[in-house]
Amino acid sequence: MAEVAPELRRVLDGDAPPTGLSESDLLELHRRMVLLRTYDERSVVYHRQGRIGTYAIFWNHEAIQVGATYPLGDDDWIFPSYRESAIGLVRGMPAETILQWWRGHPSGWWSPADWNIASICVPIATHVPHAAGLAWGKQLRGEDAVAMAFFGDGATSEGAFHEGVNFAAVMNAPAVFVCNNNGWAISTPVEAQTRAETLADKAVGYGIPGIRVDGLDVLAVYEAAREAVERARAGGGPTLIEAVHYRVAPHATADDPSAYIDLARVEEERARECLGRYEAFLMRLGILTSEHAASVRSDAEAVLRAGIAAAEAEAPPDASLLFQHAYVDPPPNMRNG
Ligand SMILES: Cc1ncc(C[n+]2csc(CCOP(=O)(O)OP(=O)(O)O)c2C)c(N)n1
Ligand SMILES: [Mg+2]
Repeated sequence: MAEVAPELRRVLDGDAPPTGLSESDLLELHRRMVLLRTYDERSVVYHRQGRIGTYAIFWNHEAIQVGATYPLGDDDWIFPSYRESAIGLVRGMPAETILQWWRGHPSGWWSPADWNIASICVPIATHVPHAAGLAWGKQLRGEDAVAMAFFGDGATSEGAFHEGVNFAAVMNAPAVFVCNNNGWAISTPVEAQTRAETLADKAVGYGIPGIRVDGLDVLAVYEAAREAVERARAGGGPTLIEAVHYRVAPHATADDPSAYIDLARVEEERARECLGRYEAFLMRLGILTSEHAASVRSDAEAVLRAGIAAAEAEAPPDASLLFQHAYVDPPPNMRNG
């Protein structure tokens, strides 16, 4: 029986982390959040300096990305949208690979099989059926890998979302669907996206469990994802997780949200940002010191400095690559000479 728990799950307001997480796990979650935060903040600077192209900012989405992926093993697959472009960092993917993707350089096109991370998906929701298919395929082969797909609130209005989640449910495929509900699809608010009370409610229509979590609470996201991954691996089928928060950065570097967003609300939400909240929790528990936090940040900054240097040191791509997979026989106006 499909059930959606109506309340928004929170952990950080209390005094105890989820059972099974050691101090080193809690610090590793912190390190990953800082790495993603630093990647994102440096990327906005690199964009302004003309060193990467248009960039989809994920500031304050780190709790969702780090918390949801932490229960995954290396054999499990991740299907990112453009909002999770840097998720490979949590598996040790070099920063320069992702920076090259945003620079439009072919060395940014990693092979999904090398990392068990699908290509960054820019069309909204088209990777949801890919994740469902991969999960089903793993099941047919008797492998116990799980597929986790990330997408936004706007993606839940797409046919591909419906097809993918429904297919995974019908096939009882080991998939976890993580909806990053940041309240906006560029300038379309979530209220204009659906008449459903919550996005997790959509799970009922597919006959699968739905969970709502505070998307700024890394431990709540982790706990929900761990349950979903364990259920999927044990043959219990897919889960839809709705991680709720509010987008406080522009949609992308090409967007000016002051034309449509409530700037006072943005300020309020920025004050509750997810990394600071997690650091305060760890400090309250005596697990994190400000010296340790500072050294994690400076390590992450060094990773990004080395990453952009390595990306910029690479030779520019051969322009003919643009057409390499486009034509068997290039038309005459595209042939040299
Ligand atoms: C199939 C498709 N339609 C339209 C677009 C243009 N587009 C790019 S981002 C976006 C908004 C998506 O919003 P949401 O799913 O909430 O994800 P978020 O950007 O908030 O993470 C749209 C409509 C697209 N990329 N693909
Ligand atoms: Mg959105």
